Amino acid sequence: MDHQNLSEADPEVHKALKNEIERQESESLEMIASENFVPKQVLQAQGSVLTNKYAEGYPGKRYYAGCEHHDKIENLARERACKIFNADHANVQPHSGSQANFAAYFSQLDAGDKILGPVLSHGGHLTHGHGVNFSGDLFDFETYGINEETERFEKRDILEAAREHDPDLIVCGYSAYPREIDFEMFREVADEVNALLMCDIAHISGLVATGEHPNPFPECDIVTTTTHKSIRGARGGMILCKEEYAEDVDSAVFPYSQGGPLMHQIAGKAVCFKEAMKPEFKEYSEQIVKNTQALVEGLRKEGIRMVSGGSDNHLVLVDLREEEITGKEAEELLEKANIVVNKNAVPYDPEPPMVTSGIRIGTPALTTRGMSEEELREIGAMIGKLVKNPEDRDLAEQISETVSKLLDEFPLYEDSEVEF
Ligand code: DSN
Repeated sequence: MDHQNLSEADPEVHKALKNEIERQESESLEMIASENFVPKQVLQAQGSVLTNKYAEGYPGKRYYAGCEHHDKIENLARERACKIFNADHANVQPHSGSQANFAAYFSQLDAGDKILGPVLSHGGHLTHGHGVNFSGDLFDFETYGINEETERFEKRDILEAAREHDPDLIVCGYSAYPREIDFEMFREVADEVNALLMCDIAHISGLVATGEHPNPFPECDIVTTTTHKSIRGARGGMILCKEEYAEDVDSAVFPYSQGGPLMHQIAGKAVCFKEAMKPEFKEYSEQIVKNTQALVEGLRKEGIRMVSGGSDNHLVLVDLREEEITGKEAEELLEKANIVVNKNAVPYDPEPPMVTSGIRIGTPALTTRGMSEEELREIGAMIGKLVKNPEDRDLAEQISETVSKLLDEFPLYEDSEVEF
């Protein structure tokens, strides 16, 4: 086998990777609410020889020989996940959050069964029943929405939808909902219509891990998550459940919907779960919430409206319906100033999904860089000023300079940590 450094073997891929390190390190203020930066130990586990091996099956029950070390790693990931989330069982094999949701649905339901989930533009995800996704295609999805007055999920609305549609399963957990989820309320609704309750905590799993957001157990039956957002680990998915669903969950992942697990990713998940149990991660998670509050203050000071008026978690959803700028334009304007956010529909949005009237802004990645309330307050004010004055080129220039200074002041990786 011809071993070479990547720079010699494939200069094109090497250059693109180096450029991406540079973009993350010094060219953008990363505020996409679902993104984060993993520590070196997670990168090392992911870039390891575990990628060389098939390990179909589960620890102790593999279809291939030679899985002793894979069993050790997968068991560590499962045990740590159960401990963190107070779950009876964890399946750490889903390749992504979408795969986790696919397997979670099929662990309990058949195609054509009825699910009640959130409207996509009210914070839901494509896998919560959208027509372009497997979920909307294979299941009979009905939706519940945010209350137009309070801009929160309210029991009376969800109960009404549940009574009307009589679902087999109710989905809670969101991609763009800035408020705490009331699991007891969802349980009451689910019990009222005799439905299973599933929560997708992909966005908030880091906050749940440390108690900054309530735990979905014991109220929820099945919980899905990604492992790379606020929990800051390897890119991938996971399903947690009560014991009675464990066997069905495992067979819905393998052999029903996946083949060989990505063991290098599972090692990255195990490492991240160890990190998530440390006191430092608790401090990090607390800081995410404080930073989001500071971001809210900065935006509010500039007269920016936010859906539900603020946030309880790691993100805010800016409502631009009263501004002279769409979500798409705001995303582009901010990117020119090196602030990276995503356009996002707001509830009852008059604009189409590729335009939208909102932007979603999150704090986990900047909190990983070490920024705190002072910086986030300033960033909130800069974003507010820019969207209020989209034509002001001097302002954009000035903000871009401030962003560069912030990036210098809060370095991300030392060269030695990501060099190759
Ligand atoms: N793409 C993720 C997000 O940004 O929320 C969800 O899958």
